[in-house]
Amino acid sequence: MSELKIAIQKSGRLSENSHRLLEECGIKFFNGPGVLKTTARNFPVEILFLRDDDIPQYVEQKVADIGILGENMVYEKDKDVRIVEQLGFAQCRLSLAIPKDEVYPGLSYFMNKKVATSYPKLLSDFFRKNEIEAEIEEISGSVEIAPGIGLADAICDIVSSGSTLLTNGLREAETILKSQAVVISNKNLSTEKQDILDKLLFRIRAVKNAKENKYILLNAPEEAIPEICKILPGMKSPTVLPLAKKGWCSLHSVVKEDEFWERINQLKNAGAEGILVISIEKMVL
Ligand code: PRT
Ligand code: ZN
Repeated sequence: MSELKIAIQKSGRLSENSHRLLEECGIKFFNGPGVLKTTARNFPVEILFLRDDDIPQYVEQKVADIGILGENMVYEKDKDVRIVEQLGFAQCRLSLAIPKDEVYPGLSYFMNKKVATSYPKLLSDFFRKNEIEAEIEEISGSVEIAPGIGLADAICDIVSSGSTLLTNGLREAETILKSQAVVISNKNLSTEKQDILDKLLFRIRAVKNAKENKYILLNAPEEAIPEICKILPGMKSPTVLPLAKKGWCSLHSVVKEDEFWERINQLKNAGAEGILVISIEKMVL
């Protein structure tokens, strides 16, 4: 039986989350220093550890069948691959930044300027679309120091917290692209490999759903239940169980992680007590 070859970043910002995701999908594999390739013990996949820059090309050429990397790199490399799932981690943006004391009149600022970047394709596409004539200076790293050492007037680089820009006396002027980690796939997988990918994506979605949601348990007087059910629509409808204390119930449901603080105040106001919020490990919808 063939194995699905998965390329993940060997070491860098994506490695830990990529490993963790595969582990949370129940895939067990060995990874030690110097290991470039490993076969999972309990799922038909082989894992290749690569530089993220090389992953799109390898997936296009079928050296790997699928890969995990940032959308920024997928679009920059522009290979013939398909994005099959967004993973929600490594969120960042590709932005243009200028020296912080400069007045910024809008995109015309960049007219006839020199901009340093590691993303020449994305930047030249952006300038072309916006009819900006600018010189692009391609450099492979430490882009933020380019204006400070006189190499360029501005930069285009990945920003996440913004602290690197601040440290280098720069400020964000425009966002070109929002990015997160994604799964890419070769466009012509065999039926057998596509089946394995479908099974893997099923597990990835269960892990993602679980992360986005919380299991909530609370106690409330019976008469408060209709109001609480309105606040907590849950997956279908909340589970309501009687408590030993007469006239009281225990209610169980699922809430979106980003909604639960707001909901908790509403629940307390509606009469809920002893509210527990618990992480979910896997969630199949
Ligand atoms: O060795 P290899 O080629 O595999 O790795 P790499 O060094 O090229 O990439 P790596 O590990 O730095 O980043 C991998 C991916 O993580 C990127 O392609 C993005 O999709 C994503 N990502 C998320 C980031 C960041 N956040 C990030 N903050 N990639 C880079 N940065 C850098 C950025 O270049 C800048 O220098 O962090 C700095 C900015 O961070 P803040 O928080 O100060 O704004
Ligand atoms: Zn890289």
